[in-house]
Amino acid sequence: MGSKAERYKSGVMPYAQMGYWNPDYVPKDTDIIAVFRITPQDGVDPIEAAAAVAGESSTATWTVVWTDRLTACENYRAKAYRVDPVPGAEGQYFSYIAYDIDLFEEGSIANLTASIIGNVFGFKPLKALRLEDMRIPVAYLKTFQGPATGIVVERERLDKFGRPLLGATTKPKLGLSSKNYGRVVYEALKGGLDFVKDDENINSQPFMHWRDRYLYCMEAVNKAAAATGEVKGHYLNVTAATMEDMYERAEFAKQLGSVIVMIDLVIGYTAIQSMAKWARRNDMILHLHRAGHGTYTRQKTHGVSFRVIAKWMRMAGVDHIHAGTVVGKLEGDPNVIGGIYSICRDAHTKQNLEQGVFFDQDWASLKKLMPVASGGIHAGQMHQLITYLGEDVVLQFGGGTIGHPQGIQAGATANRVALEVMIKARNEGRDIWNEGPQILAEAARWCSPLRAALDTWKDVTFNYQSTDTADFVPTVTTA
Ligand code: RUB
Repeated sequence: MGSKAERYKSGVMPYAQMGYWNPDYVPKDTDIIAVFRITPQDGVDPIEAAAAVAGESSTATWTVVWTDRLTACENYRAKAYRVDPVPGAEGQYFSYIAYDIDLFEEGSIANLTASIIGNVFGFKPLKALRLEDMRIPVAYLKTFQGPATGIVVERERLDKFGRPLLGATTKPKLGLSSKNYGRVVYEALKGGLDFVKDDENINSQPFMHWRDRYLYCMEAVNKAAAATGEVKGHYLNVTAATMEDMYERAEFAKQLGSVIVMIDLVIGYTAIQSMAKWARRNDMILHLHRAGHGTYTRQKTHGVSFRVIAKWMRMAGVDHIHAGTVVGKLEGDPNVIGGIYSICRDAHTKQNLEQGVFFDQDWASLKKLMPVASGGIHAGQMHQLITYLGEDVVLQFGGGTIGHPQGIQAGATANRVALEVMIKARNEGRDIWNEGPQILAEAARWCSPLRAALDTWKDVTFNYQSTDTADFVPTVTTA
């Protein structure tokens, strides 16, 4: 661009010329970096499209404004600095954009997202836009609380180590009265689960007011803890219409002695951060159900990848996040799920393009976020679940506990026995991926609940092609 006079002459000029494209820009350690998958309209140059995304997600409008000159505009302009064609996807481009840290308020997911996924997602010159990944600098991470409790302290409070935790979602999702609901919770906990949970859409309906549910659930938790000698929990969903209602519900859960409360992603980022601060102040584990995410995370060309949502939620401060099962009933490519689990649990996540992870990410000592595998899983998949998901995970079997032919306690026992024999086999150095079915069959000879679970569900799989997979070019190594 020539002189300042030319640059700031009134009228419309390409975003790239306005300073939103700079192929020589080297991002600073303190910059926030986003990589978007851009699908420009036919005839729109990909570099101009990338510059437009940088512009519309930072300082630009559609025409030149002289008031830029009253600001440190060169600093505040986001800069698209790299545009790569997406391997195997014609007409789509990965574009890398760097944002100065000063563009964002400290510790606010709402403010971060108002820019990064704001107006720009409706911008006409793009057919579609997807936020694939972000690199959050340590300096900005340090302004966030991070998980209220974290995996290490959660395990200490629960006094449970060396194995995944076991949970279940109460079923049917809606309609049970509080007393019957409490019975389901008691049976599942007494049979061997660590946690039971409310489903995302259980709040305070005419068939079961929230206080009644909390009272019966905590009675169930206390009785099951007394009967088994283990710490037990029920994720009481505090999701409600207002913050005041949520605080009231959370306070009541605490008063009743619950170790954990739950919220749904649909309450919004600010409400999530508020509840995370409440959980830290009140020594409470905070479970997040990701209700609603599939509306914008699942399609590859438009929306926000779930790996970015997982990053934001670790920053926002929840302790548990539903993160996929690979083998269950809901969307989940093994590689993509592997990347999401790393984001939740690593101290330092390494770039891994095969898993859709575009950047190294130092987590700046934010606590670790416990991933939760839930949705269409059963005891017969235990070896696959442990192989794919590891040990720091909550495995939640809803139908796979409550639908057991011998009853709920038997369903829970089947899951607990399957888990413990598989962890024992793994610790003894057995190849659980290949020997898993045999290990389960051996245990089923002395455990009739496990035998009945395997007989009922052994052939149930959900083999569908994944919608959300990583697009990358494998690199040839000399190994
Ligand atoms: C589990 C269930 C949960 C989903 C949420 O029930 O319905 O709401 O796991 O999905 P079941 P995700 O165990 O009977 O299938 O965990 O992917 O967010």
